[in-house]
Amino acid sequence: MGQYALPVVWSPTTREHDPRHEVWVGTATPAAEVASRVDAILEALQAVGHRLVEAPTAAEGTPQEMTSVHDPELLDFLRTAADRWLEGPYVDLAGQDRVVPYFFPTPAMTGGLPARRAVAVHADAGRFAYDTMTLLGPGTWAAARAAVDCALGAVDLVVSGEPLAYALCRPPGHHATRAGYGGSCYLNNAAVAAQALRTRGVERVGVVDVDAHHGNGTAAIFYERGDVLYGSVHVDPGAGWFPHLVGFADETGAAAGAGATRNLPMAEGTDDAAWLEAVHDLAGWVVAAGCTALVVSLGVDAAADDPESPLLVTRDGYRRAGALLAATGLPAVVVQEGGYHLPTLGGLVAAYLEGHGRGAS
Ligand code: SP5
Ligand code: ZN
Repeated sequence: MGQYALPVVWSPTTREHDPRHEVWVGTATPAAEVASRVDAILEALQAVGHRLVEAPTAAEGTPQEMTSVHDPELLDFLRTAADRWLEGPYVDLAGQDRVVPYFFPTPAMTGGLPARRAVAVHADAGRFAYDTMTLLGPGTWAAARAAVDCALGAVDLVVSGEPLAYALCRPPGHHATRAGYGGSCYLNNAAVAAQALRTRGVERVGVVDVDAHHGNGTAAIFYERGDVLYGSVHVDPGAGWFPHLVGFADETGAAAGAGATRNLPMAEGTDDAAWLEAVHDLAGWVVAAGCTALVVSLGVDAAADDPESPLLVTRDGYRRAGALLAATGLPAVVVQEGGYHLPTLGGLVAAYLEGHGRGAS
């Protein structure tokens, strides 16, 4: 209905990641973060007339913003781990070709001893992977890199004057920390986007994360920085939900970032009214703090049908969340995060963008 046709930056390479399983509570369950998510979203966005733009392919080497938000050792591991696994005896031993950690070099293991680095990749994986749900296979690095390219492509469109651009990032990114991967995330697309906006001259960037889960990776990367604000509404980790240890309301930033983090945890069963009040609160906060551009971590897993969260947001709730963030008047890069219910996934993303795009048209 004559709605604003916004650029959807995507890459076919994002389909190459197939985690196949998540090892959860000791069991290999089917992965929720599947390649067909990309097609479900593409189909719904094309149906309402948005404009597909293929992400500019990675220039040689590594984008500067990626090395700025991630430790080079994590990047080396992610780039080489699938090959190291295939070179090892694992396919014979375990009958499967996905990298899965089984051993974690925490202080509980090392007990203060001068521990070495593990030689075996199945042990070394625990230096970077912080859970057993985030399997890494032959196509993972290429897809994660392509997702970063989608985010950077959307940033470039916004910097050159588009009021709003959507990056169809997959795998998602907001759980990836500077030096670790987990929560189905490998590279932090939203953090790269925020850093890229900074590099291109935006003095203060606001990241608003509406995924059902707290974006611990993005939060950690910017926790001590005042130039990128992080605000999130998510299911209460104190009620037993991922990421369990962080995402509480009293985490408000530190050092130069004191006051530049806001967490709004929601009780299980929270529906549109309270969730939208939190989104409204975060929208007002980034404007009052003087942000001049926005990154939205758009997870649609807070929706009622989603298997990964107990929040009960409706499709209309996502549309209204988009309208609330449009009302900031800020140019925005919307980055895809979670959302796992394939029959409704595309419609939820389209609804959010309908709400956000109306304000931008
Ligand atoms: C980006 C994102 O939304 N990541 C989600 C990370 C939280 N996943 C928690 C998974 C908990 C167990 N899921 C059981 C599913 C059985 N297949
Ligand atoms: Zn999520």
